Amino acid sequence: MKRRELGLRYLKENPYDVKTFDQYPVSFTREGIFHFCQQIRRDIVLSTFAAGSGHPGGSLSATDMMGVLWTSFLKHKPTLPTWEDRDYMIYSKGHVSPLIYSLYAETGYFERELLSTFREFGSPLQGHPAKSKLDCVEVSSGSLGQGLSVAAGIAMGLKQDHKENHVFALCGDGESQEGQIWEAIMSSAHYRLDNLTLFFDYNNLEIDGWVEDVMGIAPVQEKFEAFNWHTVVIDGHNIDEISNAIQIALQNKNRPTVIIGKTVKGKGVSFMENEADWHGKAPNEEQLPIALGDIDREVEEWTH
Ligand SMILES: Cc1ncc(C[n+]2csc(CCOP(=O)(O)OP(=O)(O)O)c2C)c(N)n1
Ligand SMILES: [Mg+2]
Repeated sequence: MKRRELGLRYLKENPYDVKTFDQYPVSFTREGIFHFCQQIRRDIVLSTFAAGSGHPGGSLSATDMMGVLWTSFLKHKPTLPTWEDRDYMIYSKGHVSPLIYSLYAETGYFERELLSTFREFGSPLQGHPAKSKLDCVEVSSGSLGQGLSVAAGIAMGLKQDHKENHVFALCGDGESQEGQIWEAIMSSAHYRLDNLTLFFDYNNLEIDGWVEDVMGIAPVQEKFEAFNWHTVVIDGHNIDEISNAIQIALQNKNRPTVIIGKTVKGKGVSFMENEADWHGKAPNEEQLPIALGDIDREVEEWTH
């Protein structure tokens, strides 16, 4: 199919090769993290383009938080996904599979070219991450609301075994309209899961429009505080703020931590930013070069 071939060609012509390592975290420079995140953005755009479908909006809003985490904090080994000492990363909002697969590809779990098979019948890169198709997926997700409970369960098990591994989770603001999310928030505080950190991607948009129009969730920070969580509110695109927030979360004792990242849905691609329409839609052949140009321009601006 034409778009798959074209996507693959772009994936092979790699303008800034990201180096991979046997084991993470690695002490990336601020610039290194920025380049990694922009590469992830390219991959999100290219994989959704190749598939002709997928969810770029919420993938791009969480890119910087996940980029900082995956390079500089998360303990993981691409050659051994089941490494006993690894930290756990649970994607409660599993529709951001373009982001998840790009993180795997750019840290060396599989070849970058595989991203051109995203959502293809038989590909390990299904529309939502499936453990039965891809070993490195911790848990299949996509049905919103469940992932934080899974993360809490893993964190509780690790505590009982006196293990040091940390558990991270990512959920969406629209996703938090699911009641199960609040049950997990309540029980995680009750069991004092200080080995659990939640990234709350507060991009204000969900599938049907503005979160506050569909089903208001504000005030989010106060709600977490009332449930006895430690809260940190940051600009979810600022590398330094993200790094500081993760450091705080890792040192925090007796309570779980939520990092509430104020983000922009579609961040980094001009025509996708703050547009609900780009929740679950792929760029076409005319839009692809504009999207890649936006990403490259930011890199040029950073460099000069
Ligand atoms: C239980 C369930 N209901 C509905 C959906 C369909 N769905 C997929 S994404 C989405 C909106 C999620 O919004 P949000 O959590 O804000 O995600 P983001 O903005 O980060 O993409 C919906 C309703 C689903 N995947 N699971
Ligand atoms: Mg959202």
